[in-house]
Amino acid sequence: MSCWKTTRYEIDLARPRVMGIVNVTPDSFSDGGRHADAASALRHCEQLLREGADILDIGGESTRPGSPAVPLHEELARVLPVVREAVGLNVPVSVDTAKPEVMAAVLDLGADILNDVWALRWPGAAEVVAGHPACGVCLMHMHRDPQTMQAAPMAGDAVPQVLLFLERAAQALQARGVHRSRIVLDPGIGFGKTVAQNFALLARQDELLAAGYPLLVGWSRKSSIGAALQGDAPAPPPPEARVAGSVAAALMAVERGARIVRVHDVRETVQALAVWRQVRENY
Ligand code: HH2
Repeated sequence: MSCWKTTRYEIDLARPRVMGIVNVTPDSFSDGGRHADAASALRHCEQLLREGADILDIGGESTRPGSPAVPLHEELARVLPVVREAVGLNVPVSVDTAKPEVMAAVLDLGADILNDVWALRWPGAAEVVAGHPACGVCLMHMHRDPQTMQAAPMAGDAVPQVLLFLERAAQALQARGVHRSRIVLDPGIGFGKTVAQNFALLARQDELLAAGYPLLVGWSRKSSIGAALQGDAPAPPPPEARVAGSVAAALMAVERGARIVRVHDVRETVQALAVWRQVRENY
């Protein structure tokens, strides 16, 4: 069975892993402002660990559609104090960033994983990963950029396009000398895709697995979940009322072969996966 090689940990992916989201931001789409200072972000890290998170994912810039870019000094000021403490919590620490300067700074602090929604397309980012001996990396597919992605989502069948993009991104990184055991791929649910394209990426997730890398997916509280839950209501439920729908999507993703799920609601996801494992491992 595969494992994900990261700075300090080889994460065994025989068991599906839960990555808990820690947004140190004032404006994230579902929990913006709730953990915006370092002390409350750290308390949130500890809470997620008590709930059973296997990995922490710390981010200092929202990528919700239309979100403003965060200047480098601001992102560093948000993320570094949290990462400095989180690396002492005995759990793999991932940092959600696209900026090479932030990547280099968090690796200096001992971070284990770089999670990049831009798949290392910012100049200098791939060099930071290739220049590090061991960090893990998550390469995610995004169509266009957070400012424009929902105004003009992808056209046509998203599945082969996402697969081709991710395969190329992984191969380009390996060509720089990064071993494939350090790489996981993510289809980027909600990043420039229609609701139908997002659900096609779940229904046909096996096509993405054909690339041969572990898959990480993030359905948590996203607008496609809201759309599925809306029914005849005039508006979708707000993000915090999408928990059960999000857990259902995470579970379906794991059943279809995803190895890591990135979630806000760790306790609920861990419970669902515990039940899933009872059946999967014993019968
Ligand atoms: N989604 C978000 C952010 N980072 N990283 C990966 N690998 N996959 C994802 O699906 C993904 C991600 C968006 O969710 P969230 O962090 O909750 O919101 P925001 O970007 O508004 O902070």
